[in-house]
Amino acid sequence: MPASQSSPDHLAGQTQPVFKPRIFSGIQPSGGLTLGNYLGALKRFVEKQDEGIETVYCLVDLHAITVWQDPAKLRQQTREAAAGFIAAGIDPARSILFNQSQVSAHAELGWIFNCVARMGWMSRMTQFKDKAGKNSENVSLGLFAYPSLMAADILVYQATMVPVGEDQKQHLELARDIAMKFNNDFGVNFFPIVEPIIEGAATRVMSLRDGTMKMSKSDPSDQSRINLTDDADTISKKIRKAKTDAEPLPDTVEALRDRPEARNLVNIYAALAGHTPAQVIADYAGAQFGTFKPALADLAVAKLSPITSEMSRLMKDPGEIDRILGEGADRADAIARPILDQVHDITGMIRSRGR
Ligand code: AQP
Repeated sequence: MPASQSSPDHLAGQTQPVFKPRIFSGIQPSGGLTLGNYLGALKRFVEKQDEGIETVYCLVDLHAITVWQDPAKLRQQTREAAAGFIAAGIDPARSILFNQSQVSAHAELGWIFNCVARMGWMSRMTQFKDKAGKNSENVSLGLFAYPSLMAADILVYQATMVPVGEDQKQHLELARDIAMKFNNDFGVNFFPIVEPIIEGAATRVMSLRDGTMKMSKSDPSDQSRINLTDDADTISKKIRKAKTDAEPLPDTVEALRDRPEARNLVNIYAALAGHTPAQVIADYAGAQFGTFKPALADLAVAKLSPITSEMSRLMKDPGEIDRILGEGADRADAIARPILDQVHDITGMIRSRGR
């Protein structure tokens, strides 16, 4: 549809909406939550909730199935991720917490966005290229369309801000492009242009085995990541065995530039301690990893153990987790459904049931 088209009749004279500040973000239950998910996303989610902004958080199970998931494991991982959110400080009374597939408006808007987004935009997504690798003819169509569903996840709430890790920046730019094209095509100011919130010392936590690779829940090596379910001993061992170079820590952050493994451990320390990397370097300049790693291990255990034990307590009552997710889904649906109804009006779909 041409960008120059004037507003549809039913929208003529309508005032431009002022978008209410609302945060949306999600995590895939495609494995157990990692330290990367925690520092890059979950910790931020809690901070935003505590700032008093309306927060909508989602376990994006429809995204998880873009690659094969064993159904029983997916259910378990979704409950475990929900337990991780609550254990990390998400309060289901203050934030809306639910799993994506219980609110069908996500998938419905996702389809409409598949018809707005362009093939060329999707083809440029680096995460698709990374995940598909040389196998791009054989991966699911869903994996290719992933960013369009992600745009729907956000925009079905007309969310204005999205806290994410650095790896999601390109997908958020695409969500902005989709919102702009939709608004432009239909001559409306219906979808906000979302702002990514990429903050903190650990917006990209790297693998413990290779400082140039992102720490990821689907990495085949369990040694590459810290899982939120790891016990204290496992966390300590993984940090002590983390790959490093032979040099002591330098006295400036700049000197870490070509030392990806050392930089990663400093950033993790900073994020866990709530310091800047410069403060960590000021405290540990000249220290060998034989000193720094045990200090980092102690800090990680102190910060993560309370979350791990609360998660396992919550996991003893899966019925209660399902109840929380169901209640969250009802609240999410109450926001999303009227927004989707308006999208149907804007795009020319007849809605006459129950009238
Ligand atoms: N290593 C990381 N450092 C910082 N942030 C990270 N995030 C993920 N890994 C890191 C952030 O966590 C949120 C949820 O991500 P996701 O689970 O939806 O997908 P992902 O980014 O693809 O995460 P994984 O762990 O790599 O999952 P798999 O292996 O299944 O693909 C996002 O905000 C992300 O930025």
